[in-house]
Amino acid sequence: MELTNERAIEIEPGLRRMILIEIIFPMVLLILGIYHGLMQALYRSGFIHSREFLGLEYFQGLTLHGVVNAIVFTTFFAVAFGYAVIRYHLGRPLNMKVAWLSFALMVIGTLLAAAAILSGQATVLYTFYPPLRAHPSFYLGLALVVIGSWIAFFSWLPPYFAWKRDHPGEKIPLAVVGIFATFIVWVIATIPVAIEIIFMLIPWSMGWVPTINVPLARMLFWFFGHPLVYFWLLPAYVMYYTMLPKLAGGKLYSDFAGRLTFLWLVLYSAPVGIHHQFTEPGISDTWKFVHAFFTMLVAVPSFVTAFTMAASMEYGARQNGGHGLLGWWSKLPYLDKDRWLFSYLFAGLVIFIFGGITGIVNASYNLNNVVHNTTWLPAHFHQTVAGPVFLSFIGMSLFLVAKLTGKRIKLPTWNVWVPYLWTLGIMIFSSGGFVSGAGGEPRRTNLGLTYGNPQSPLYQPEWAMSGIFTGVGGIIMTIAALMFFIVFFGTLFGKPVRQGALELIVSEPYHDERVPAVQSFTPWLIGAALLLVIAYAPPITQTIRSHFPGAPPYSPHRPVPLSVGPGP
Ligand code: HAS
Repeated sequence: MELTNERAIEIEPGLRRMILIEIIFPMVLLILGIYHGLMQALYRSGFIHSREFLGLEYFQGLTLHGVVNAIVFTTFFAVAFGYAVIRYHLGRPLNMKVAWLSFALMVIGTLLAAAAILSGQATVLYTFYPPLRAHPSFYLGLALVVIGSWIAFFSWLPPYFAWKRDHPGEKIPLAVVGIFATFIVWVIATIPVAIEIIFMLIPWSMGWVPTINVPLARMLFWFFGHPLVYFWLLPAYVMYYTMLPKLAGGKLYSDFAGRLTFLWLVLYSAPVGIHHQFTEPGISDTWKFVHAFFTMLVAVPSFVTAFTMAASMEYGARQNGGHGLLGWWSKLPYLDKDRWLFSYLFAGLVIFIFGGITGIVNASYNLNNVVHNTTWLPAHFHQTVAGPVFLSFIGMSLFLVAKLTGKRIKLPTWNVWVPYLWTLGIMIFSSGGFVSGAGGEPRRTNLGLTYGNPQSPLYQPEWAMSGIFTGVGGIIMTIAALMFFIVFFGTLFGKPVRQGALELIVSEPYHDERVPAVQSFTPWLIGAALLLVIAYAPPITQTIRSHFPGAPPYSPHRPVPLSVGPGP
């Protein structure tokens, strides 16, 4: 019997279809994204030598991998999960016309961006830094994905205010606070990148202006890029705070910790982007220091989460009969097929210990000089976005599909092992990146053509071993992903065993504190606006005034000569 311990609610068939399609569409694209991830790993490890993966060149495949996995899959999932949380916790029907408009824009946007990448006209990686230039349809496509997701978010405001009107003085459900925090961070993040796209990239890409201010474009990108990572993390935190404690058999240790974490991330997610630019000229040390300082503050809610989750799991394990200082660890439902979602969430937490610590390393100004632009970085972000974020997103996708369609999970034993196998793969994959990154191996480099190629004067044999780790880890991750896809699509196409309904897991709080400071978004929004002005107005002004020479476009499709070597 699966864990069906909550109130299941019947929802409008239109919304049910919408959530399902919003999960299934990006899941199909994810197959392509993961395939290109595997090809990157195999190529960088030297296991394969072809630069053409399914007809895509190295950087083209890397662009597809990053855009599909990190932008498309995550945004669609966040919107689908948002619908489920809002409908479930606020109990009000949603405006389906607006929902379909949002979905249509997101799909059209995805197809436009995909067409540009697949036709080789947008080989710009997921960071789309100029002077790499994409076809305008790529930028337009991304903008449509963003606008579509905004529309979905704005459609949740009327039911939210109606709920508040009908429940005066009541606490807003914790999951709703988390989803609103997610999308507030998203709106904050996407305004600067919209400015970059509309006023800089599209005119330059259309040829209306010959050059572009690269430092300004990069600063606007990272103004978006760091809150983006918390837009990914926050839905995972919603699952951690509201579901993991109950799955562990207990209660959420502190409701206040959850609210504080969500609101703290609204406050500090954005004024930190320059920590991606510590090595860039043209930004003064003062602003680098300010962003480094705020970065340390944005890590605080993750420490709060670590302690709250440990305490909640300990409580649950003791309810399950666990004893002793450490003996309770054995009583968690690691392989429980009824509470299988626990394994997805727990494995993500374990990976995040390492992803988090390496984030602190990145944020430390001096250490950043060692690791910046090396393979350390992909190792770090695979332990964050491909750790807790990916595992919780795919786990919740499967959970929602099974509940909404009334199907039984197929291959339950495989299912419960998927996250642990993925964890093994990620740990091996990342170990290679950390070791060689600390030794200086560059990221974003067509390694097979340069440092990994014995024929190249830049050949670096000492990075070969870590390359093998990357390849082996990548293979294990792909096996885990394949197992997941078989379970997911097997469940989807299986026979229904009950009436489909919307059902979420809701943990009761152990400490149900009432702290006024976390009952309203307003003070946190004002604080966030102030911090943004402090952190960004001066460096942006500085960058605009600096009169950097503009850059003409560049394409990585130009052949790179093998004889590259030190300059004269
Ligand atoms: Fe990061 C670069 C700093 C978190 C993603 N980051 C990246 C990039 C990505 C990314 C994609 O300061 C690369 C972008 C690019 O392409 O260039 N990052 C941080 C810091 C944190 C952090 C300080 N990053 C994330 C998260 C991401 C993410 C989350 C995605 C979701 N990151 C940086 C910096 C750079 C950077 C620099 C730029 C570097 C450069 O030079 O380019 C913090 O938020 C991390 C705080 C996390 C913790 C961990 C808490 C642990 C928990 C688990 C508890 C476990 C339990 C289970 C209870 C403090 C919650 C116990 C079980 C047992 C068995 C013991």
